[in-house]
Amino acid sequence: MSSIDYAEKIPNNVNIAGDRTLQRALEHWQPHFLQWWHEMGPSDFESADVYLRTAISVDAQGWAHYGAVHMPDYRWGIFLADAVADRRIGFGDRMGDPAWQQVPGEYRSTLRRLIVTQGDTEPASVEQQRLLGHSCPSLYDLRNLFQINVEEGRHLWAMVYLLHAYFGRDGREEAEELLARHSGDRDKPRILTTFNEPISDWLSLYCFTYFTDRDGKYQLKSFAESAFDPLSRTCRFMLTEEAHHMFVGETGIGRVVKRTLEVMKELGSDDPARIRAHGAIDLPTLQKYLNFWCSSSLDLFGSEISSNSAANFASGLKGRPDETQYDDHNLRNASFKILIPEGEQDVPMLNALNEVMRESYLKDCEIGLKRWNRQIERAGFDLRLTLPSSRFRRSIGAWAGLPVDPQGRLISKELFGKSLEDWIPSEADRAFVHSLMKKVVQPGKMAAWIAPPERGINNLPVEYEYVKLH
Ligand code: BYC
Repeated sequence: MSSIDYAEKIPNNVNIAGDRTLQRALEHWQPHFLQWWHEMGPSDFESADVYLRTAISVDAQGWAHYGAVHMPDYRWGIFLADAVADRRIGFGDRMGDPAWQQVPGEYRSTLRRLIVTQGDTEPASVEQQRLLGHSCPSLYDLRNLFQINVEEGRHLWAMVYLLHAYFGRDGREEAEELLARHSGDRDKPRILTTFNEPISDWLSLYCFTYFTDRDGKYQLKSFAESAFDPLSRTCRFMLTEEAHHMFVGETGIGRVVKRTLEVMKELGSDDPARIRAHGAIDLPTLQKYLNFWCSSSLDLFGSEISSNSAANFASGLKGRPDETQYDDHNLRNASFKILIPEGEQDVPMLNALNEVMRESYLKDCEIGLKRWNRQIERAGFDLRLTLPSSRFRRSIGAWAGLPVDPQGRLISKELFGKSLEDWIPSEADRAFVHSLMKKVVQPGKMAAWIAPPERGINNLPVEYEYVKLH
C-alpha cells in the first residue's frame, strides 16, 4: 500500500487507475498545473539540475529518494499516509463513530471550503517566492528554496485530489480556480492575507518558513485528526514534508544571527549603522522582520471567538493538533478565558479553539527565539529577540485594526501610526535588505550577510553543487 507507483502518468499510492473517471479528470488538470508552474513557479531555472528529494514510499523509514531533477520534470503525485484499520472519530459530538470514507452531505460545503482554503495557500507560496532564485545567498539555499517550491506544488496536488475524488463537479471547478487566483493579484488574490504579501528577499523567506509554515503545521495537524479519513491521511503525509520547510526558516534565521554576531564582535559594536555598512543585517532590523511575519501569521488562526471553530470541532471536521494529548474530547462543558478589548471573557471552549491553537503555536514559535537568544548571549551582547504580542497588528478577530504595541498595550492611534516604522520594516529597511540580495552561486560560497549551514543535505558537504545551472 505504501509504495508509490511511478509508472503511472500521475504517481500515486491510491490506485487512481482503478477509477477511470477520476484518473481522466486528474489527467485533464495535470497540464493546467504544469502550465501554471511554468508561468508562476520559479522563474528562469527550468533547465537547472536541482538536487531534490522525491517521495518513494509513505512510511517513516526511507520515504525519500535524492537525485538531480529538472524542476518541471518533478514527479508531482498523490500520496496518502497508510490507512489506520478501523479508525474512529477522536473528538466532537460523534466521537467513537467510524471515520468517514465519504463526505457526509451536510458537511459538504464546509469541508470543501476548508480544503480550498488549505489548497489555496500552497500555490500562493510558490508564487510569492517566484523571483527569489535570482538573489540566492548560496547554491545550498537555492536548492532548499526549490525543494520547498516543488513540495508546495505537491501539497496543491494533495488538495486537488480530494476535490476531484470527493466533491464531483464543484470540486473540479474549485481545482481550476486554485490555479486562477494569484498571490497579490488585484482582481483575484489568494484567500488569506499572508499569502498575498510579497516575499522579495531571503530574510522574508526565512521568516515566512519559520512563522507561516508553522501555521501550516498546526492547521495540517488539526486536519490530521479529521473524521474525514482521506483528509486525515493526506495531511499526515504532508506534515512529513512541512518539517523541512520550518527547518529552512529556523536555521536560516540562526545563520543570519550568527553572521551578524561575527560582524558585531569584529567591530566591537552593536551600532546598526556600522553593522549595515559592513554588509550584515543588524538585529533590530531582524526584529522588525520577525514582528511583521509573526503578526501576519497570527491572523491565519482566525478570530479569537469563532462559531466556525465550534461547529468544525463538534462535527468532527477539524480537531486540535495532537488531539490525543487532551482528556476532554467533547468540550461541551468547558470554557476558556480570552482577553478582548472589552476585558477578559469566559468563552465556551468550543468557540475559543482558534485562540487555543494560536497560543500553542506561539509557544512553538518561542523555541527558535530561545536558540537565537542563546547565540546572542554567548557572544556577550545584551540585546534579545522577542515575539510580538498576539494582539499586535491584527487584521482578523477581536483586536483587528486596533492600535496595539508589540508588547500588547492599547495605545493612541497617533502614537501607533508614528511608531509603526520602528516595529515593522520601513521602506528604508526593506531597501537596505534588498541591497544585500546578490546572487551567489559558486559551490560552497555564501553571501556576506549569512553564515554557512552546519552541514549539507543528505550527508553531502556544504560545498556540493546542489544546483547545476546551465
Ligand atoms: N484572512 O471564524 P473565523 C499553510 C475568514 S498555512 C482572510 O474568524 P475560522 C502553508 C474565514 O475564512 C495553513 N480571511 O475563523 C504555509 C471566515 O470566512 P467565511 C493554511 C480570514 O473560520 C506556508 C471568516 O473570516 N491552512 O498550509 O474558524 C506555505 C470568519 O472566520 C482569515 C488553513 O488555513 C484570514 N487570516 O478559521 C504553504 C486551514 N481568518 O468562511 C502553505 C484551512 C479568517 O465565513 N482554513 N478568515 O467566508 C481554516 O481552517 C479556516 O478557514 C481558518 C479560519 C483557520 C483560516
